Amino acid sequence: MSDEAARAGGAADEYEIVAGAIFRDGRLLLAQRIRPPELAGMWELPGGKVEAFETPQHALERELAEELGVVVRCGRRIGVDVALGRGRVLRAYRVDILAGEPAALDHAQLAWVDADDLEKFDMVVNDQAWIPDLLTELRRL
Ligand code: DCM
Repeated sequence: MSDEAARAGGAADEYEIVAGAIFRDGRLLLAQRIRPPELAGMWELPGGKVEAFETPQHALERELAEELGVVVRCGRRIGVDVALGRGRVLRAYRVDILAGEPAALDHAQLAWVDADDLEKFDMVVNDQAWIPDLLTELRRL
């Protein structure tokens, strides 16, 4: 196991990047990236790296506090595992907001999108694998 995988508590040679799917009133929260230059302007589910000694759930709760200024509770997985290469895996979790209103503290802007609009947004390639599951959830709401 690599040091990085060991610190993230993952399986051999695997560490996790977590992203949050926040649904409200039939819409999903998307965030527009400001960096790196090749991803700036594209939309994602907000999140980030699981740091040393963190569970994925705690990492996502910390990341969304930092990026959106909200207190959240991490829920069930949604969508497939996305292998990013070099031992990195990206996973999405449903998230409930416990307190606060999301603000773009680390993104260009936020958008609440419904099922009709989701595919009009230029999603980062890594997150595109989740679109079918996100649409299913949006259409169920
Ligand atoms: N990332 C991604 N999709 C997300 C969140 C993150 O592909 N929804 C990737 C982009 C970076 C890495 O994870 O390569 C770390 O994210 P950040 O730069 O937001 O900390």
